[in-house]
Amino acid sequence: MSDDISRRGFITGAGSVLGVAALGAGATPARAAAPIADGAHVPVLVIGTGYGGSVAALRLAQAGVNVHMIEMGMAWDTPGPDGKIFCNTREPDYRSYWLRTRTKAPLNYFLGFPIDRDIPRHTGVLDAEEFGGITVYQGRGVGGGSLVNGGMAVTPKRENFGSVLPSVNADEMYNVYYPRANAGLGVATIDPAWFESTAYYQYARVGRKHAQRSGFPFVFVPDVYDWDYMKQEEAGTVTKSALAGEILYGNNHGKKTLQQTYLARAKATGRVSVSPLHKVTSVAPAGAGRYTVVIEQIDTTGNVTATKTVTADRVFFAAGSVGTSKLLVRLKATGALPNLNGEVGKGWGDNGNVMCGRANHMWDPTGASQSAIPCCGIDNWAAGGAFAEVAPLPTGIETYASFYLSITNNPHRAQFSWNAAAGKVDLNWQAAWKQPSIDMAKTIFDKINAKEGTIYRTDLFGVYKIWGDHLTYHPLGGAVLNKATDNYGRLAGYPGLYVIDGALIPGNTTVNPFVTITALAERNIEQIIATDL
Ligand code: FAE
Repeated sequence: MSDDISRRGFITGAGSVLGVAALGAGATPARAAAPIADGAHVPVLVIGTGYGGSVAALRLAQAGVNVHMIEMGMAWDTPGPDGKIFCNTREPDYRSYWLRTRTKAPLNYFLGFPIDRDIPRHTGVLDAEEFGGITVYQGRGVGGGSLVNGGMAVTPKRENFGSVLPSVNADEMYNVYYPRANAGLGVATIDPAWFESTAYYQYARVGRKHAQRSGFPFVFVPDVYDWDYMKQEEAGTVTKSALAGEILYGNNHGKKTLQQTYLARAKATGRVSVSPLHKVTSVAPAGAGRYTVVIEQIDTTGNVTATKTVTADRVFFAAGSVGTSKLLVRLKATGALPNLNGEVGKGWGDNGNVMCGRANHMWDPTGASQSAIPCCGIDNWAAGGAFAEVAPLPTGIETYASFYLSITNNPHRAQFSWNAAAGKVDLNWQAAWKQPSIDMAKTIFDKINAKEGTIYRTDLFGVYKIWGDHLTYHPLGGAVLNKATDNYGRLAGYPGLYVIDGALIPGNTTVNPFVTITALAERNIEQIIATDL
């Protein structure tokens, strides 16, 4: 697959992914209206099409407001030459990474050998954004993180909510907004009987056995994957997706991404348009209560092909924790939005992410066939500060490994700041700050290893390296609610500017974050529509 062919296939990426949901698999997606025009005026401009942006777009449109969404990634509505929109986790190609010439797999070694490979530079779906002390993985494209994530849709335990969003009324969240978010996202739990019988979750049953033998609470975790579709994958009646290892670089079937849920409903209102391969670079007051927004249109190699200036009455920052924080910090420092308060850029955390594998005995195989969608976890939050997903290792071969992504109560918070000399935003996270996360994860896995007579795998993250402590999948914070904004996401100093994504959450959600991001966005947009519009 040459870069040139790929470019021809995707250069019309202004097409709408939303057609896919409406037409069903196999149909030719409808082309969207033209992307935003230079000089346009829009009532509401939303930067980013992830969870926060999609909730804002849907609810504003339902309230009768026209919305234009700007997305730096691709539309992901057009199959490649292999007939698939996304590439497989085991065969990363030009579609896999955002503007890299070599893959940067989170789990980058196997049996002690590096597994990264060269790829053509392309606006692929997964960004591995490198800061000094941490690599932050993020989805790129219409649907944001929903395109690449595991779909684990977890509502934090009520007793932990006070630490997640201290200024938010928990009763309202648990009675109204978490249920609304779960319904909007299409969250469901695996059929327990099928879980017990399918070979594809043997790895999870092994994880459960080991957790329970060490006395840890084992919990099923809901997901947005269509569990009935997964059963049909096993039966061989539909094209395999999760059961063929698809996840990290996109699922071609089965997963209900935002394209199938919030964005499909937003599109159906007729009031929402999307400009993919467009990146917002500036927002500044334009007078008369409006804002001037500068947008770069890019091609699939990342080159800027046009620069557009538009005006908007209101702008929602929904570019993700990192994207929103980087924009706000730069715009404050360089004079476009000088009145943003001193909290902008602060309070960033990694949700305490740390990965590890355990080597099981030969009589305890985890299965050559593993569903790529996790469905369970080990809850040691109260006692040890760790909640561990029992994660798949869908290599297609028996590995005798149990693999885990732990979310831990890491206390460290980093800050974004403008580096004028380099012309970029830095993040001051320190690699050593992962040690508390390792210690918390060890409260689970040291005990299991002692009980089972097993050891940690040392071949998954380097040579003799146990901990995947160089990354996060769950960036949170940077424009924290009730600090950089008011208690509903209104940016201090600028009426009409809002933050509505993971940047609002102060660094940790105790579980996987997107249900909380969605529920908070539902809460905030309801208030904003009622009082500001
Ligand atoms: P996000 O979904 O990141 O959307 C932001 C969007 O803005 C992206 O599409 C960007 O391309 C776009 N953007 C950024 N800057 C600009 C700009 N300047 N101009 C235009 N567009 C821009 O934000 N969470 C869970 O709860 N469960 C899971 O199982 C899970 N698994 C994950 C697995 C992986 C590999 C990864 C990377 C993440 C996972 N997450 C999971 C995290 C989850 O996807 C993430 O918290 C949310 O996507 C964040 O939602 P936001 O709306 O904040």
